[in-house]
Amino acid sequence: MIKTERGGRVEIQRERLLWIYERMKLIRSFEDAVAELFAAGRIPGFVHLYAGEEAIGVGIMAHLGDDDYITSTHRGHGHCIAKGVSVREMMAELFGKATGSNKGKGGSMHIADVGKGMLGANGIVGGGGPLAVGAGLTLKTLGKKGVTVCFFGDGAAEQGTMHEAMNLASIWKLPVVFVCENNLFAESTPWTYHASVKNIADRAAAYDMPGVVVPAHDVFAVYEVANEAVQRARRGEGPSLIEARGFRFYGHFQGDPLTYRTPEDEARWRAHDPLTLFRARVLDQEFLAEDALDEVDRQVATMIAEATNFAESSAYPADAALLEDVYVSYP
Ligand SMILES: Cc1ncc(C[n+]2csc(CCOP(=O)(O)OP(=O)(O)O)c2C)c(N)n1
Repeated sequence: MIKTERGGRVEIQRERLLWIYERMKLIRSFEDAVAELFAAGRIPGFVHLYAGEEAIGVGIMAHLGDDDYITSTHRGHGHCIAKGVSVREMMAELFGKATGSNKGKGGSMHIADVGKGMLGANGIVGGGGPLAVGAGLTLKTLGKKGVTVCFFGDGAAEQGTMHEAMNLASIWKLPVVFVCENNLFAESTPWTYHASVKNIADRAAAYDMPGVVVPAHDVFAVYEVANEAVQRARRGEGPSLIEARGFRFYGHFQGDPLTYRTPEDEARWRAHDPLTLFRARVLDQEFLAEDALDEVDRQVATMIAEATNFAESSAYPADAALLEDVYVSYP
């Protein structure tokens, strides 16, 4: 049993622990690589990086399969990777190449892979809430056991869409888990300025659903609360709200001058690196051996190098493909 920072205990099999580490490492390495590629002018558009928040996506996704859905945000790379979207296709998508997950037409903020249950990153802040309610209603109407997880930021928490979504999910007892990733800022606005409550999770009471705050750097704590919320949804008892409070290591977007946070704040939060903490905890309690973790690091480095080569060597979409995929065609 592994202790969580909330004082609970979780039991996770060795294979699952390795999967958790591999996905967190893959997210971190993907984001670090994207930061460099973007700075070098090799990736067009805009990127919002998830580094520092890995334990949220992975701790939640450890309870989901391909029959479960997620909705994501503009900061969606970590959600995609944790849900199993191919990193080489994601990288190609960021490069705008035809081999990308969305044929190079979506870019960072519109990665989707419906086959993996990843319903889409979303450039509209708060846009994922209504989609998650729709997916939850579909699952319930069809009598399926799946759940939908809706990731949204602290800034999105103030959007009307999120209130409507949580209210509807509650009155219809939908299998939806709302996960507020509170990384302390909406762009440069501190959440303590824009939120009317001491915890965003406190708003759960207004929708008659359980609400809990969890440290975003502790994957075991996230795993623990996600288990309760996902099981509740699968039992047909309705939605829950999880607020994972933590920090994004990079700026709001790449190029952000970061005038709103001090180097001291940053150093204090970086001391809570979810990957370093995971390693220390599993090694200290001898759940995994250092060699096994080092081997994961090597495999991940190879995957990222391979994904970058694949993206760079792929072709851009053909001009003739410009008007394809504008409308969905039904068989
Ligand atoms: C409806 C809408 N309003 C405003 C924006 C501009 N915008 C992009 S990201 C962002 C902040 C979002 O903050 P948060 O939800 O906390 O997510 P984080 O970036 O912290 O992950 C804003 C205001 C937008 N994309 N969509």
